[in-house]
Amino acid sequence: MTAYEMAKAEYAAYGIDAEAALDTLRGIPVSVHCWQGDDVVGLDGGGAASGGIQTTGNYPGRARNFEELKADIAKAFSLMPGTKRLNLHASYAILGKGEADRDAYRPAHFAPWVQFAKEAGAAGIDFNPTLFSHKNVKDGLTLSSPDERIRAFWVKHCIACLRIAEYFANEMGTYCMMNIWIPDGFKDIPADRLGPRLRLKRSLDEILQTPYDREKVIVSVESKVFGIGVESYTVGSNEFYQNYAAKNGICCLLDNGHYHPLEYVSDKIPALLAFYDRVALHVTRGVRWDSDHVVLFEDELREIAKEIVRNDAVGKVMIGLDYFDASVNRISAWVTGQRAVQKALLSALLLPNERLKALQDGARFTELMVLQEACKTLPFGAVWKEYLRRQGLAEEYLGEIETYEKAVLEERRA
Ligand code: RNT
Ligand code: ZN
Repeated sequence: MTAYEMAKAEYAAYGIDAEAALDTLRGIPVSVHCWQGDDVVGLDGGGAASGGIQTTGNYPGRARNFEELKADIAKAFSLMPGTKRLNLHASYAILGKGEADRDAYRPAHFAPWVQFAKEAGAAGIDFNPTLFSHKNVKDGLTLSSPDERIRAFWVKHCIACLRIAEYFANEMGTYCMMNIWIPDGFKDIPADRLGPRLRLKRSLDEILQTPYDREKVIVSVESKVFGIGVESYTVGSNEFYQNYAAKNGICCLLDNGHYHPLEYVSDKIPALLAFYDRVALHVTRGVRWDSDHVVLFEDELREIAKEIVRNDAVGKVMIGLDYFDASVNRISAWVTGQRAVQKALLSALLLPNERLKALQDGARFTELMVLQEACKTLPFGAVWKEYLRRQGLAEEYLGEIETYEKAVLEERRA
């Protein structure tokens, strides 16, 4: 018997079907962000990330242009198991010299990405307007700016992005999730907390008034508790966006780096599932403040995965990655994080979820505790390795990344 066959039998003794878990996992899409490859710099000349987000580290080999970024994404994809979507930011538009500002981006500016996504075998494209790293972020504000010219510019940008998102959906034959995150806020104590939020509300209304196909484009809004230089007040707070989304039939995106340290996204998912058809995620690793550390196979990630799996919310919870680490090899970071999410999903699929729920409902807490503990030492690793093996992959991937580093990344020093 192989290690997998033995593991399968062990799981079966708990009523868990390892084969079914492997099949389900294979089909769960994870949206892989393009911005891990270049420290969120983008291709439209905006420069290093601003607006309270920041990459730390200076590992050699950052992708400096479209060709390099495509090569790195392709390399990363080749080492990632499962179904991958590609998540793009508007700042990755492919423009001619001085061609258009962000309020005038068009689908044509993203046609090369569509071609690449198809070649790379992506199952879809997701999209994000980019409301940072731009001269029109005035006094740290965008959609909530009191300057009408600035506010209108960003409204136009988001409307332009709706068109592009629709184009992605049509081209890829699947929905496009379009997530709006803005950096707006204040470093110091605000004199007016309501005014900026009313302006943000008006801006969102103006954006969403634009007719778009709601089947094809799923709009989400991403809240944040604070950012660097935006410590005292964030316009797009959790309460603001949850109410806005609920009243306007759009979706909330939860980024697990965006809450107070003792708030858990794993607990927020089921709260939202009681009200929303869909919930979007940015899976990150919040280390005290949101610095978007590489996602690891840790407790909170496993809890998040459990909430997706045991609530029958695969397909309702749209999983996207959002980390940008420049302190280690960026491609390795990409793969490590994506695999961590896959592992967490697999570990949740390999639980006797119905039995555990029945024990809770029957108030049989002693048995529940014992069974939950027993599950923790089931031979998960053997099933994971089998998952990889069936896709021509192995646990070890660093060798290949090191080869790529030597042959490709180190050449970029020149
Ligand atoms: C920033 C948000 C946002 C960004 C990306 C690049 O705090 O998490 O999602 O990380 O849009
Ligand atoms: Zn995010």
